[in-house]
Amino acid sequence: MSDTRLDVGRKASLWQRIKDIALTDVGTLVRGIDEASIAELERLLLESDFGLDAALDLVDDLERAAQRGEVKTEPQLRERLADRVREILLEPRGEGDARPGQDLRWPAEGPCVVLLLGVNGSGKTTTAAKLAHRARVAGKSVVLAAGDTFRAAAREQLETWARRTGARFVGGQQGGDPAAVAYDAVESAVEGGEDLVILDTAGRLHTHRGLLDELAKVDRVVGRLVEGAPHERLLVVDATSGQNVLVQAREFGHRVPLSGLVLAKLDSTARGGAVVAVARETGLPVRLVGTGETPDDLEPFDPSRFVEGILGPA
Ligand SMILES: Nc1nc2c(ncn2[C@@H]2O[C@H](COP(=O)(O)OP(=O)(O)OP(=O)(O)O)[C@@H](O)[C@H]2O)c(=O)[nH]1
Ligand SMILES: [Mg+2]
Repeated sequence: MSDTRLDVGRKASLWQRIKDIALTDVGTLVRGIDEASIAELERLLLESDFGLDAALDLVDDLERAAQRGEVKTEPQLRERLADRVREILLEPRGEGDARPGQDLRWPAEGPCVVLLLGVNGSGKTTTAAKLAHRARVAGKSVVLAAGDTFRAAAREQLETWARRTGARFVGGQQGGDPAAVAYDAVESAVEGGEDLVILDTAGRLHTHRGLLDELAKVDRVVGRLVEGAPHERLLVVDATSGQNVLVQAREFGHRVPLSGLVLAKLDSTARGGAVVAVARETGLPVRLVGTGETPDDLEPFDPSRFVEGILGPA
C-alpha cells in the first residue's frame, strides 16, 4: 500500500489515470460501466487517499449516472466527479456552524481567541504567523501566545514571528503550564482591549492522552475568561500526510469541539483525497489553506479550485 502511495505523486494526474482505465470510452459508458472499470476506478480513488466511504460513494454515483444516461462523455464524467467531490466538501459544518472556506468568526465583543492544534510539524506555528500577519494588515492588534513550553526553539520561532508581524508576544517559563500562558495571554488582551489572541500549541500525537488532556485544559481556561472562547479551534493538518489526517481529525475532535481544518502545505502536494475523506467522515469544514512558508501564504479554502487541483489537467 505505502509503495503505491509513494508512486502516486510521480505518476500522471488522477484524471489522466481515470481516463486510462477506458471507463471514459463513450461506448463503455453507454453500455454501462463494467465491473472491472468500477473496481479500477475505486482503486485509483483509494490510492489518492479518498478513503473507502468517499471512494464507494463517488463510484456509486458515477455508476448510477452512467446507467441513467447522464454521463456519456469524458467531459461529463469529469464534471460529475468534480461536482460530487465539491458537494462532499461543501456539506460539513463545524462547531458553531462554521462553513467551508469561512474566515475567522469574530465575536461581537472582546478579543477573538483562536486555538491552533495538531500533530508535530503540521504547520501550526506558521499558520499562527500567517493569521497574525493578516489581522495586522487589516489594522487589528494581535497577541501571539506560545503554548509550546517544551522547546526553547519553539518559543523563539513564535517570538520572531511576533516581531516580524507586529504582534505582541506572550510566552511562559520553559516546561511551564501551557494553560497558564493561555490564561496570561487572554487576560492581558482583555485588559488591553486587543483584538485577536492566537494560541499556538506544541505538536502532539493524537494518540498521547496526557497531552490531549493538557489541550482540553487550555481550552477550558480561556473559556472562563472570555465568553465563547476559544472562538475557533482549528486543527492544522499537513496536506501531504494522506489518510492519517482522518485519524487526527477524529482523535483531536474527541477532545475539543473543532470548528474546522487548516490545510497546510497544500502547495507541496496534488494528493488531497484525504481531505475529501475527512470532510465526508468527520463533517469538519476546511476553512483555510496554507500555500507556502511566508506570512502571505494563507487563503480561504476554495472547493472548486481544490477539486481541479486533485483531478489535474483535463
Ligand atoms: N510549503 C509549505 N510549507 C509550510 C506551510 N506551512 C508550514 N510549512 C513548513 O512546515 C514546517 C513546519 O511548520 P511549523 O509551523 O513549524 O509546524 P508546527 O506544527 O508548528 O510544528 P511543531 O511545533 O514542531 O509541532 C516549517 O518548515 C514550515 O515552514 C505551507 O503552507 N507550505
Ligand atoms: Mg510549532
